[in-house]
Amino acid sequence: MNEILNVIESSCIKISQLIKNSNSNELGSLANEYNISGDDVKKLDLMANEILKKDLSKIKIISCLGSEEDKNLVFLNNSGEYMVCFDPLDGSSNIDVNITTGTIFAIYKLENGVIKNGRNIVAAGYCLYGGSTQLIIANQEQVNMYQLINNQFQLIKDNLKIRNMGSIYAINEANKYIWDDYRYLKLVNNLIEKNYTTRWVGSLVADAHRTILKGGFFSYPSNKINPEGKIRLLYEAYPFAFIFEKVGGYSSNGKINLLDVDFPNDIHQKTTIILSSKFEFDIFSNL
Ligand code: FDP
Repeated sequence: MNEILNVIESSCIKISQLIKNSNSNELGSLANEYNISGDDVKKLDLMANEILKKDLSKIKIISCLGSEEDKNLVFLNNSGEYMVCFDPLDGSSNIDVNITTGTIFAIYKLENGVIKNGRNIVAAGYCLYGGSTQLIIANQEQVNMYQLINNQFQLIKDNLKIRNMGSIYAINEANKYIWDDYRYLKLVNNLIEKNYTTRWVGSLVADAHRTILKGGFFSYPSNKINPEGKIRLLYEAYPFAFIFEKVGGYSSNGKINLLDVDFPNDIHQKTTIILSSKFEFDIFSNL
């Protein structure tokens, strides 16, 4: 498995260099395509996807790859035990304004060629392309944070843990009149009364990363326009649910722990997502 993580690390360095050394207007321009989820595809999404697929396809222990940008799984080796899934470039709408984007990934151990749910993950993480490039890797034991310094990832914090309570909630409040579930509005009002403030970068990687470091509540609930939610289970929600469990936080689809949601066989399945520290999660759970 370390072999897979090493390759993802080096792919992320390539993507980071591409972002830092290219014209952001150009990278953020439309590739005149839509992905399977109906999102606009930017040139950088496609370039990042090609980098990851090319690099990972050399690894013999990988059975298949699942990417946000590919309609179907890409099968590599019959004898491979692992499935690697990724969102090559999360937060695409922030590319042209030079705001943090990222790569999200999960490594799944297959059971008889399939996965049951998020508990098949053996390692997950994300790379943030922001003011600096940082890589967060969670394995079964702990979550470590690395920073790209002189073109090498150096450990800057080991065994990350989330605090019990934060002071920020992150939710796209512009959707509040179309949320399917009244509890989100109740929670927001409750947190405002407690003097919480709002942050919404609009890149899952950045909003979830801040929630890990500062605590608080992050959610993208389903709504009338996105009845299944917006965040994809296999390469966004499950990996972050795994990371949040390892740092001592909470994840949910509004009903149960995201890691226990059965994998529905559609690699692009969407879900409601909640990522939170304990205090806010308890309030939500009691609404
Ligand atoms: P994007 O479409 O820019 O890739 O996963 C999709 C995502 O970003 C998340 O990163 C982000 O949290 C969310 O969509 C933002 O959606 P809104 O623009 O509806 O707020």
